[in-house]
Amino acid sequence: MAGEKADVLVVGAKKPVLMKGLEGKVNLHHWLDAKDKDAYAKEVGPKIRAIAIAYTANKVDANFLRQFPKLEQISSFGVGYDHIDAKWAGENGIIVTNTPGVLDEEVADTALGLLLNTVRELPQSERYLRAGKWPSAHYPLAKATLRDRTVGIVGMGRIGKAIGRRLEAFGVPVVYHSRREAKGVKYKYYPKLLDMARDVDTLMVIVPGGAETKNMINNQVLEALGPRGILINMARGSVVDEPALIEALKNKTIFSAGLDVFAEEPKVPQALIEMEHIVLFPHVGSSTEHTRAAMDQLVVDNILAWAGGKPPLTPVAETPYPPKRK
Ligand code: 8YV
Repeated sequence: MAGEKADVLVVGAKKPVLMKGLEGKVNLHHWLDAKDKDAYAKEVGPKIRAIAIAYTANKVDANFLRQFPKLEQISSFGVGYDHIDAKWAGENGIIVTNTPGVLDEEVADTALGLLLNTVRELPQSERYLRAGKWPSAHYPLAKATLRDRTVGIVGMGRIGKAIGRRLEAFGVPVVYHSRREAKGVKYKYYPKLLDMARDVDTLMVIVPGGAETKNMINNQVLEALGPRGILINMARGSVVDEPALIEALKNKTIFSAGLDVFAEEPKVPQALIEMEHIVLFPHVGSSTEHTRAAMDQLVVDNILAWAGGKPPLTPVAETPYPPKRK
């Protein structure tokens, strides 16, 4: 093997940082270029030893992965990896890496932006100005304020902590719920989400997606949040029961919502689009050139570490290093 370049499959777009970092160092193959996917998998599948995934929208399940019997490493873009069957990968001796750390502050910035936009109706007031309505009357006073709110953060990982720091600077009380109490975190911990939802009026959701968190923000949680309630979802659409949320907004079970993520992106339910009082972002949590380049670079660095026989930089929990060999 010495001196031979490893065969790496790129799933998704040919992003400049990925191409610059990998071209010439490994043999690249592009799933995107394959017209007949089955024929392509038969042709290149047996030699592929690593996969680089360009976006979290590029889903990689067990059936897809079975086409690559020599696969050792999957280097994925994004801190979330619910688009990959990481459990299957772990059971089959394949390491999965994601891109944590480099996006925390950016996503926390967006989270605060979405919260402020939702509470203070800033997008609506901008639409009002652009529609030429200001000369006839001032934009109505916002019904909500951050001044009397307590934010319950759902998920106290790195991004949850970065959001907490920002809220502290804004003088907003913070409490949290997560699977386990987070070490060194001074905010009040709620082992039960429902108890926290009853005690706060604002939920900031920033947990990983996947089976464990599917629909955790359900009808009961929204009812507990109550008529002043504001839900901010920066996590994954799957975490919120979307039809229940639509009902809760229609019935005024909660007051408003700010959503960066949706159950079936990029499709957004028409019922949400028609609600003028809520705020909708097209999954832009980490999307600046600066941060996306850092995330892409970490995808590259994980591939190059593997190609150089070094341990992965950021393996996910389901696939600890060294891998269990098949
Ligand atoms: C990306 C994200 O915006 O890292 C993640 O898990 O959700 C975001 O950083 C998204 O994955 C776009 O593909």
